[in-house]
Parts: sequence; structure tokens; C-alpha cells
Amino acid sequence: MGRKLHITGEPQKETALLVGVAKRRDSAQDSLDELAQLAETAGATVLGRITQALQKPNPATYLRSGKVSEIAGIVQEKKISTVLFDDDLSPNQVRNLEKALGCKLIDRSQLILDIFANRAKTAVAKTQVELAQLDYLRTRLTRQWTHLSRQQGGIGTRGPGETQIETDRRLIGQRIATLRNRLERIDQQRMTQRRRREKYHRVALVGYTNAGKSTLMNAMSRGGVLAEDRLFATLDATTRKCVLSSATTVLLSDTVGFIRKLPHNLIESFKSTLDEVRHSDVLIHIVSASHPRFEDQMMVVRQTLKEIGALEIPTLLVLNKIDALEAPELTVAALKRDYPEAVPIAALRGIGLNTLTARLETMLRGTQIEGETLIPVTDGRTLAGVRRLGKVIGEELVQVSNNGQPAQEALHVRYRIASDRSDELAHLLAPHKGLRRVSADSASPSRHQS
Ligand SMILES: Nc1nc2c(ncn2[C@@H]2O[C@H](COP(=O)(O)OP(=O)(O)OP(=O)(O)O)[C@@H](O)[C@H]2O)c(=O)[nH]1
Ligand SMILES: [Mg+2]
Repeated sequence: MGRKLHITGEPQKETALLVGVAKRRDSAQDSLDELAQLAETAGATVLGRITQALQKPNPATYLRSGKVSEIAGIVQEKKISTVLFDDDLSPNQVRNLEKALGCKLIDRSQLILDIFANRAKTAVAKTQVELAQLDYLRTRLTRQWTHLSRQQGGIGTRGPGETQIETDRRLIGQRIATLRNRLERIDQQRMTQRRRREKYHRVALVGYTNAGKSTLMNAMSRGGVLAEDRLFATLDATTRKCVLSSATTVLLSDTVGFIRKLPHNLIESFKSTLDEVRHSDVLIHIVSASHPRFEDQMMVVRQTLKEIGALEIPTLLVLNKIDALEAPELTVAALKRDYPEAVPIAALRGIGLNTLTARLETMLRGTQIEGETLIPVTDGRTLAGVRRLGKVIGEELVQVSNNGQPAQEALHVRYRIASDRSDELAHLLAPHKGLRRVSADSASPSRHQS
């Protein structure tokens, strides 16, 4: 099953009308600026905007009915092919609006999912996006179906036994299970990779989309990461070794950006990618300080970090794009006053990077490293050593093997340790480096087939 929404890739560019509501008209406009950017990113041409000041969207028609009639007129007159809504629509709203407007309706989640589908290049990103799309589709199918079957009847909805919706839902369910399995296997592989790299600190770049994460990644490492003036240029995580000083090397990860009202299905299905953030020792929260709403964007990032369980990770705040401020000197002074703990930089021009690396090093010195390892159950001494050096935060009994030798039982141990003791720990764990986890599948092929 591929992409379900086709804003992009159609022979003719779609013409879009943007529609939003907000408590205040000016904040609706700000929000529509972003929706416009999303629409352009998805390949549509924006021909107009309609906003209405409402406490909350009208449950039946999103806007008041008078406004809906006005939109219907504009759709006709300007030959609008798609109306884009700045919030998610309920099936009830979709039903009423479809009747009133007679053109394609896309809500905010659909639009973001479509952009993600279009941007996804790696197998992991594609799998994660497809999972999110199916998840979105499944909830809509469920709710809309009764109405469709009642209204349309006909082929596929008649006859005894299973109705079309049940078949569809079951097929979608099966596909979702397959994708989840695939992602679980990827998680396992990534865990093994992380284990191999555990002697380094892990630092992840987080921030609103288009804040400059990839640009900073390139400036701090050997470059080559795609950085573009587009939303969601990066969808997967890239990790690079980055030498901060002769004493400190870190693993720096660049990953997917956040946005206001990021569809929940995306956060769920991007777990593998976001694990890179969750397992970091320090986060660099990069903010586009030249953006008029950068403070709102900071809040969105913090909320999203909370949602993925990463808010407690020590975070270095970085205010980027200071070269693009309107009155640079004045504004930087004001920013320094408001955010004394932040580092102002211009990643694109390499301004402020020395201060940034120095601050990062200081932060890392005081941090703890989280890691995981495999210890045979017969080796109590090593486990005791891990406990002496650090703190064990999780244990699980698993099957392991060393270079094709028979499987044995081992503890998969997750630990936390002060960064300046990590060399000692690496020495202690060296004898078990060759151990690899044996999956339940390869241990018993017959189960694999069931
Ligand atoms: N003026 C200026 N522009 C910058 C700076 N840093 C990044 N940019 C520009 O901002 C745009 C977005 O940069 P990216 O590095 O792709 O941003 P990102 O955070 O990785 O974005 P996504 O991957 O899309 O979430 C690009 O056009 C960059 O050239 C800076 O310091 N100053
Ligand atoms: Mg990027």
C-alpha cells in the first residue's frame, strides 16, 4: 500500500484555498502562514486564505455556515481544487463540508503526512510514514464507513458476510502489524549499533522544522547532510562522529524536525527515529531566532520532547540565524538578556561555534552516559563491577551467542555511569564484546513460520 494522498505528483499543480480558525484573527493568520508553507512544500499553489475568529471550530462545519457559503463561492469562482484546513476535521465536518463545497478537502494532519510520504527516502522513514498513514486512515475508515455504505450502497457493500469496511480494516490491520514487526527488527539493530558506540557521548540536535539543525550538523562534522529552505528536509536520523576537542569526541545526531500540531500517528510511528533523541546524553535545542514566532516554536519543541519522554535530558539552548535578525546587535543583546543560558550562533556562517562547542564540553563533563551491554549469566563479577561503577537501570534475560557458538543465557543490562568513568567500564566489558543477541526467530525457525 503506498501513498494515499496525492497533492504532489499530479500532472497539474493543485490550487488551494487555506482555511483556519483561531480565537483571534491575527493569530489565525500566523498559523495560516505556516499552513501556506506546508501547502507549497506539498506542491500546491495557494490562491487565497479564509480565517474566522471563533473560540473553537464549529463541530458541524468547522466555520460558521455563512462563511462556508462564502467559501463555496470562492471555490467556484477561482477554480479551487483543494481546500486545506488548519486543523484536523471530524468525519461529521468532512461530510458536511464535502456537501457544501464539492471539492477535495485536506486537513492539517493529512497534509503533513503527505509531505512526509513524499520526503521519505530511506527504508526506515518510508516504513514509519506508511505506518502513520495507515493508522490515520484506519480511524477515518471506521468512522466514515457507516455513512458511505448507507449513502452509496452498491458493489462491495452488499451481500452476506464481511462488509467492505471490515475487509479493508482487516487488511490495514495486517499491514500495520507487518510494518510494526519490521520496525521492531530495526529497533533491535539500532540498539546493537548503539551498544557498539557506547564509549562516546551522544548528542542530538532537536528543533522546529527549518531551524537549521542539518546546517549545524554540517558545520560541526564533515558535512554532506542535506540542508534546505524547506519544511521537513530531514526525516531520518543521521549520526556523525564529531571531535569537539582533543579530549572530547561525541556522536552527533541530526533528526526530524517538529511542528505545531504534529500528527500523533507520526510521533508514534517515528519511534525508531526519535529513539536517537531519547537515548542522547545531551540535546542541542536549536531555534531559528530570526523567525517572528520563534518563542512559540520553542514551546512546541518542548511539548514534543515531553511527549516523547526526552524533556529531562540536559539541553543546551542555541539561538541560530543571528545573522538574519533585523537589527542584529540590538536583538542579540535583547536575546542574551531574555535567554542568558543560550548560545547565539549563525550556523550557516560558522559564527559562535567555538562558544557552542566549549559550552557543550562543559555540559558533557558533568553528565552521565547511558549504555547497554550483554553479560553472560555465569559472570556475576562483571555485573557486580557495572553496579560498582554506575547504576543499573534495567535488566532483561536474553539468549546470546558468540561467533556461531551455541546460544547461552545472558543479561541485557542498561546502565548509567558518570562520563569520566566510561573508560574503566569499557575495560571491564571488553571480554564480552563479541556477544550478539540471538532473536527468538532464529533460535527456533519453526516458530518463525507460524
Ligand atoms: N541566514 C541563516 N540561514 C540559516 C542559518 N542556518 C540555517 N539556515 C538556513 O535555514 C534553512 C533550513 O536549514 P536546515 O539546516 O535544512 O534546517 P533543519 O532544521 O535541518 O530543517 P528540517 O530538516 O527541514 O527540519 C536553510 O535554507 C539554511 O540555509 C543561519 O545561521 N543563518
Ligand atoms: Mg534537517
